[in-house]
Formats: sequence, structure tokens, C-alpha cells
Amino acid sequence: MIPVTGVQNQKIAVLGLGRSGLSAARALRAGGATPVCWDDNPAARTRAEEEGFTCTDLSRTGAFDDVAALIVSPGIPHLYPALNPVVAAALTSGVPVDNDVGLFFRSFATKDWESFDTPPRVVAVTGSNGKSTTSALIHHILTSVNRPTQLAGNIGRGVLDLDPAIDGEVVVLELSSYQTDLARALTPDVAVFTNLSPDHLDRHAGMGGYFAAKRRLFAEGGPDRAVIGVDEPEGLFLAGQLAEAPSDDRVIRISVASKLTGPGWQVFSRKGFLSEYRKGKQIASIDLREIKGLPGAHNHQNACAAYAVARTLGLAPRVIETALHSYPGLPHRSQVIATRNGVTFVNDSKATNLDSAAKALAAFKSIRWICGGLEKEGGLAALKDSVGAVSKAYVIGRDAEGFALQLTCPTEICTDMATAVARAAADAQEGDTVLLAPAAASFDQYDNFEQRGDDFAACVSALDQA
Ligand code: UMA
Ligand code: ADP
Repeated sequence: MIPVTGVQNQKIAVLGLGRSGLSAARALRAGGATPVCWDDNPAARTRAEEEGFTCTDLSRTGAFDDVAALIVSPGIPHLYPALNPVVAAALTSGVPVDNDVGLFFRSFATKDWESFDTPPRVVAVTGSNGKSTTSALIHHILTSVNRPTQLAGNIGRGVLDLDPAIDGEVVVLELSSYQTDLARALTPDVAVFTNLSPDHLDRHAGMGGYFAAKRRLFAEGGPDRAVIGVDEPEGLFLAGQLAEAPSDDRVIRISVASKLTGPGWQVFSRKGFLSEYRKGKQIASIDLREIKGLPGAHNHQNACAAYAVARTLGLAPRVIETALHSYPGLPHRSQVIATRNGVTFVNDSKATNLDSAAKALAAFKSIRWICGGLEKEGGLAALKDSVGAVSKAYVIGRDAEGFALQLTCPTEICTDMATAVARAAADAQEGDTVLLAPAAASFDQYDNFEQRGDDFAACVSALDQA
């Protein structure tokens, strides 16, 4: 745990007591503060009370008397679609609102660092898709060269739950727009922006607010090095805004859409080959096509971003190439879970938005597509050019019919996963891929995308018992 600094004897309110909130409360207590906690779920309050924390309704009158700050969990909408009443009470009382990420950046450096040979560094990764893969890949590359490293953030571990840094360590943080939106300090050494496509629009009042939330990672203090995907207008704009001149190599541009040229620092992938150019000269080329853990152009974008970060940390191209080959991949992201009678079954349950589903559909040939669930804002029209390789969509979800109506490929209403897997497997020919890439959230039928992916895997295993 990283004790929070500068909070001794202060009363700090903590709203939300999940992974983020509980680790914040513990770190605040370790730093000498008195956390006053609240969660709308009584079970979460009981868990906190069992650890000795005081829970008090933060929406009651006077709840913010003598309180120095309010720490809000990322899953709690603070401003949109409506101002949260507890956040409103804090703001009305003039109490600063922050989150665990802000506390982390304030507290990470300690006096111990004076005796270190190499100061610890923080790499922060944001973007619409590929954050977890890029973060895990950076962590994997560093681990493979025995560089001390830890991984936390949106990937599942509260940032204040990390161990205090040791000499030469690199902390890799995956940061969502929910987290960058609220943090009062954002000072990574290296920051990555993978890409931008519509997601979480209700939380940010549209695309402009969503981009603004992500952009804060590059504006609140500013990283020494920024690795920016420039394949969308927003990334192109951000890179341009951060660079002082075309040759400014504090900005590394990455692309999977075009060969980047110019006097700066670029990493791009074309037809499965990664290239690094600096000051107009090619530094390295890596064949990504046979790397099992990184299938498809979308994963090549992640490889470019992770490669660029590793280069800024001083690693040689060949060392990084070796590490890319041993990357095992993350569960629920383009994950091959079985091959049966020449049919490959791929679990991409994390494809919860249209762009990630489109990328999965582009990464495989001859697809039996399992999709559907809780639809994201904006409908499915943007998928119409992505279904060329789909022979049929097997649609799940409570509103499978409404979902299927919007697709331009042949569809079959299956509603539940077991039916979808059984029907897709029965239709599949040798060489086909049965792909779960829902293009929707899971919450209509599951607690989370992991549970949905596990159900898919269980239904595929059950085929052999049938
Ligand atoms: N709660 C309230 N009132 C509300 C809403 C929620 O009290 O109005 C309480 C809930 O009862 C619950 C707690 O808040 O006890 C949950 O807080 P949370 O949703 O922030 O969940 P955590 O367990 O703290 O997990 C959070 C991130 N969750 C979200 O952003 C939704 C995790 O990202 C992250 O891994 C974790 O902190 C550690 O940093 C998850 C996620 O779904 C994976 N992220 C989104 C995504 O990837 O799309 C952004
Ligand atoms: P995030 O943490 O940003 O959600 P993940 O690495 O968990 O990203 O991947 C989420 C989904 O997006 C998965 O379906 C995955 O296959 C897909 N994906 C991964 N990388 C990219 C990328 N660079 N561009 C688009 N989609 C991607």
C-alpha cells in the first residue's frame, strides 16, 4: 500500500467502497487521516466497518463540516448524466473533490528515493480500446528483462494498493476516462493515448467531454514523453498540440493506418511489420505476424505503443521483439479458447463497444459471430462495413431481436449463450472462427464481461460432453 502524504489528522470523505474506495480508505488511514466512508450498498459498508472504518451518510446536512477532501470512486457518475448529490454537497461546502489516482500522484515519491540509483518511473496508459492490453504488454516486456515493475489502475488493482516503489521500478497504470476526469494530480513520466472511439458518452455528455477527460492526462502537469495514436483526428490533434516542432521527440506518434514520416519519432505498423523511425532514419523493423498473443491490426497498435514506451525506457529493439513473442495475451481479449473439428473458438467478451468489435471482426476470416447485450448509445449503424467476413450473427441479450434488426448480415435470435454457442458450432465449417465479440455491455445478463466470457468458455467445453 502507498500511504497518502499530507493528510495527517485530516478528516477525508470516501464515496464508494469497492476496489478503488477501500484501498483509498486504507491508504488514507496509513497516512494519518481519518476516513469517513459511504457506499450506497449496505454490504459494502459492512465490509468497510469490519476493517474498522466509520461509515456515515455523506448526503446528510453537515456531512462536510471539517472535511478536507472528498475521494470519489470511478464507477460513481459525478457530473453527468446528473450531478451526484454527495459531490454536490462537497462542492457547495467548498470541499475539493479528488480520487485515488490524484492521491497516488501526490504520494508516490518518498524520502527513500534520495538513496536510489534510478528513480522510479510511472507510465500511464489511456484511450478507448487497448488500454489493458498495452499496459499488460509493457509490464510483460519489463518483467522479461528483470526490471522491477508493478501494474495497477483500471486493469483491476486500486492504484493506492501498490507497494511503495523500489530502486529502478516502473509502475504501469491503466487509466480510464472516469479516473482521469477527476484526478487533481496527473504527473506520469510517460503517458500513452492508444485511440479514441465513442464509449461512456452518458458519463461525459458526449464525445467532446469524453476526449477532454482523457486529454487531462497530458495537460495536468504533463508527461516527459507522450506516446500518441494518431489514427483518429483527436489523437492527431493532441500530438500536434503537445509537440513544439516537427522534430520534437518528446512526442512519439504511432499508427496502424499509415506510414508516418518526418523528422520526429514514429512507430507504425503496416501489413504486420512494425517500424521505428527517428530523425528520418529507420531504427528497427519487427515482424508481428506470427506473434500469437497479439492477433490483428488492433493488437499491432498496442504493440507499437508498448514498443515505444519500452524504447523511452532505454530497451533495445531486439530485446523488445523477444518479449513480444512471449506475451501470453489477456483473458477475454481475442483469446483463442479451443479448436474443435477445425473450428477455432475466440473469446473477445471485452469487445463491449463498436470499435473493439469491429477490430475483432477484422482480425479473423470466415466468422460465426456471437454478439448482443446491452446496447451502447448511438446504435449499431457504424458496424455495417465490418461484417464482410461474417456468415451469420448469433444474437444474445435480453433485446436480441432489437439488436439483430440493426445488423446487415444474416442473423439468428439465440437470446442465451448456450443456444448461441450450440447453433454456431452446429453451422460452423472447418476453417471457421466462432467469435464472441458482443459490441455491447454485459449487464443485461451478467455481472460483468468476465462472467460473460467465462460462460462462453463453459458452453464451448459443454459441446464436447453433448
Ligand atoms: N456505488 C455507490 N453509489 C453509486 C454507484 C456505486 O455507492 O451511485 C458503490 C457501489 O455500491 C460499489 C462501489 O461504489 O461498492 C463501486 O465502485 P466502482 O464502480 O468504482 O468499482 P471499484 O471496485 O472501485 O472498481 C474501480 C473501477 N470501476 C469502474 O470504473 C466502474 C475498476 O474498473 C478498476 O479496476 C478499479 O476501480 C481499480 O482501479 C473496472 C471498469 O469496469 C474494470 N472500468 C470501466 C471500463 O473498463 O470500461 C471504466
Ligand atoms: P481497454 O482496457 O481499453 O478496454 P483491452 O485491451 O481490454 O482495452 O481491449 C478491449 C477490447 O478492445 C477487446 O475486445 C480487444 O480485443 C479490443 N482491442 C484491444 N486493443 C485494441 C485497439 N488498439 N483498438 C481497438 N480495439 C482493441
